[in-house]
Amino acid sequence: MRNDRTLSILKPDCVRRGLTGEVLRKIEITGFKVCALQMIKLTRAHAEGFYEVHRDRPFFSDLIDFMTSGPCVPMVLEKKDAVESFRKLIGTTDPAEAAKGTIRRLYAENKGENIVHGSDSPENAQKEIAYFFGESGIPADAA
Ligand code: IDP
Ligand code: MG
Repeated sequence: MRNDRTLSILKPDCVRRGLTGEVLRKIEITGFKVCALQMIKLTRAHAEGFYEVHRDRPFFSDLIDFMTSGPCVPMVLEKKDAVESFRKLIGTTDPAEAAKGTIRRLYAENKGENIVHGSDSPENAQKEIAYFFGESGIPADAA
């Protein structure tokens, strides 16, 4: 299992608030290479599939409303120990508890609208990358 790639999504609050470039810059200066990137407005079915593990949680319908509220930016990021390194960069789910300097602490407004997604394991990263980019969705020269 390779551990040099992770799947991130700049969530609709990030795009809506005009923070796409600023957050992407933070990601790049931390040493992540952007291998693939797209801007899409998720359908409910696409968002529900992505967050399937959370279907029975009380926040699920709010989460799907939020994730389908505007365009978002899924991307594939590459770096050594990408999953762990990226989770460290973004901070905990709740920005109020996130470490100083993390992306969620800097920009997120609350636990639901928290700017950015990062895969939580190499196994899930592989699945999530395939969910958005498929086998051939990553440009050959960046792979
Ligand atoms: P993570 O994004 O830090 O991995 P998860 O527990 O996987 O956090 O939850 C997925 C997403 O669901 C979070 O990023 C957040 O947008 C939303 N979420 C998680 N817990 C809550 C909550 O308690 N209230 C509202 N939204 C939540
Ligand atoms: Mg998660």
